[in-house]
Amino acid sequence: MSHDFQTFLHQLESAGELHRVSAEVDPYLEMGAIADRVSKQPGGGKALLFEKPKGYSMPAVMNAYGSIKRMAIALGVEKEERGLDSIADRIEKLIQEAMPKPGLGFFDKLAKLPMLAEVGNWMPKSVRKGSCQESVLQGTEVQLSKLPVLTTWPEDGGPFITLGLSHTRNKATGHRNVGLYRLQVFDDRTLGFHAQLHHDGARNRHGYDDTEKMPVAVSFGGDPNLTYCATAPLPPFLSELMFAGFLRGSGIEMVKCITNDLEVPADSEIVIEGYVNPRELRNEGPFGDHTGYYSLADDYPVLHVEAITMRKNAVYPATIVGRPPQEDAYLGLATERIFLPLLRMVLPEIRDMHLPAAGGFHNLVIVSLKKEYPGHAQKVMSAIWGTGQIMFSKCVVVVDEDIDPHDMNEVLFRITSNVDPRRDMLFTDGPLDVLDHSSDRFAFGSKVGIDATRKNKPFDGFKREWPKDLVFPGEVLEKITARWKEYGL
Ligand SMILES: Cc1cc2nc3c(=O)[nH]c(=O)nc-3n(C[C@H](O)[C@H](O)[C@H](O)COP(=O)(O)O)c2cc1C
Ligand SMILES: [Mn+2]
Repeated sequence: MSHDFQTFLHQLESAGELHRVSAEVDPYLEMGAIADRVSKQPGGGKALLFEKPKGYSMPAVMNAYGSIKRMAIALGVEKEERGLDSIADRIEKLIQEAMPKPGLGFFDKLAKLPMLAEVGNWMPKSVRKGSCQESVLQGTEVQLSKLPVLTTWPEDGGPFITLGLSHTRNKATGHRNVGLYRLQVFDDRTLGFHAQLHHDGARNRHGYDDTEKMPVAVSFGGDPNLTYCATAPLPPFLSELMFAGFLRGSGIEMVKCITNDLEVPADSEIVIEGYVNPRELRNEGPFGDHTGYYSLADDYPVLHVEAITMRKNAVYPATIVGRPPQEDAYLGLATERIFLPLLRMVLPEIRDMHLPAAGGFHNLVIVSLKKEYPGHAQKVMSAIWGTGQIMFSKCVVVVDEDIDPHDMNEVLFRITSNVDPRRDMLFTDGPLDVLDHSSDRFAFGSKVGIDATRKNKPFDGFKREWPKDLVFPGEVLEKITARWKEYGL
């Protein structure tokens, strides 16, 4: 089953979610400014197919993932009633199946594990030929300037590739990793490899010694499920290829690169093959980033390009990051929904969670909780600060289980009314996202947890009477609903 990027674009177009821009548009600032304005329209605007990037023969696509509907189409759940949450439902079911059940024999167990039996189908499959190699550029033909790479913000250090999936392999374990990292174009044959400290791509490069080359392949397009997975906070042992296989229900077809032993999705639009000398660093940036600021220039490894392969009619996928909300807000929203059941494996007491786009996904997490014992809210804060990429959260807000963490008015109401600041705020220090600029130390700083739950349980130790919430009796509400017209309202 091929569900490549161009199939995805056709699906978007039939759903009325794609706008073609036939006018010539400059990849230097103009395309970025258009995408920024469109992605900030209510609901995320439409995907943009720039048919004529100025100075290039290759079309470029932006904002392809930038709405709930487009994200649902990308992940193949647009027909599911619960949309993105239906993926969480599948994961929850899988977790249930994987838990050992007492009192069942081995074969009974197997028969009851229909989903686990599918695991083999989710593994990537090697194939001999791929449309991503219809055209092969090697030697002097390797010119990154053939791709319509955008400069999105005026003070960026140069043009940046923004939707390339970097494939690397861990030298010790052989595990392959796929991560989405920006790549600054230094010249026709070299890129900056911006895999940040805490990410698997950086961990992999640290496994190579000074003289060794780490092969890297950067693929564009292919199944949108994999592009999403490359952004998702999967632990190092959980392969993005496998998780994408799970999401789409079949393994991704992979073809071997021309110049190294890595494999890339056979139906990619474009592939850049090359290598990184892990100790050869070069100043990269600044870059207008998802924090809403320019992230500072810093030293990152150089990626030397050895080949570029592509399909005959390749299109170039790109995004812009900047002041939220933008396209990446919807990739983040998918993560919020899909990772809830995984977080609940460690924290079953969490009912729901929300990472508002305005918090750039690292700055604010709101969780609702069924509070059962003294210090329960603080335990959840500490657990969040100790788990996966959600550890970066600068501020964790805990509300009671009946509060919808997505309702910001409700959350602000509970924070401002329930919190006694000195009693309910917990300060600590820990790792911060590399891009955080607020702390005066790199990647390290302080965090705050806010316990906005009601202090009405005996174990809360509240010394006065906690007041009751204001609610009308159900029968009164039903009555006024039934009589609403009579009131002339
Ligand atoms: C649009 C976009 C751009 C990103 N750019 C970078 C980047 O330049 N460097 C980086 O390390 N992570 C970047 N990320 C975040 C990673 O893709 C994400 O943390 C991922 O889980 C890392 O995967 P890994 O741990 O397998 O390396 C970006 C994410 C998005 C959505
Ligand atoms: Mn990974």
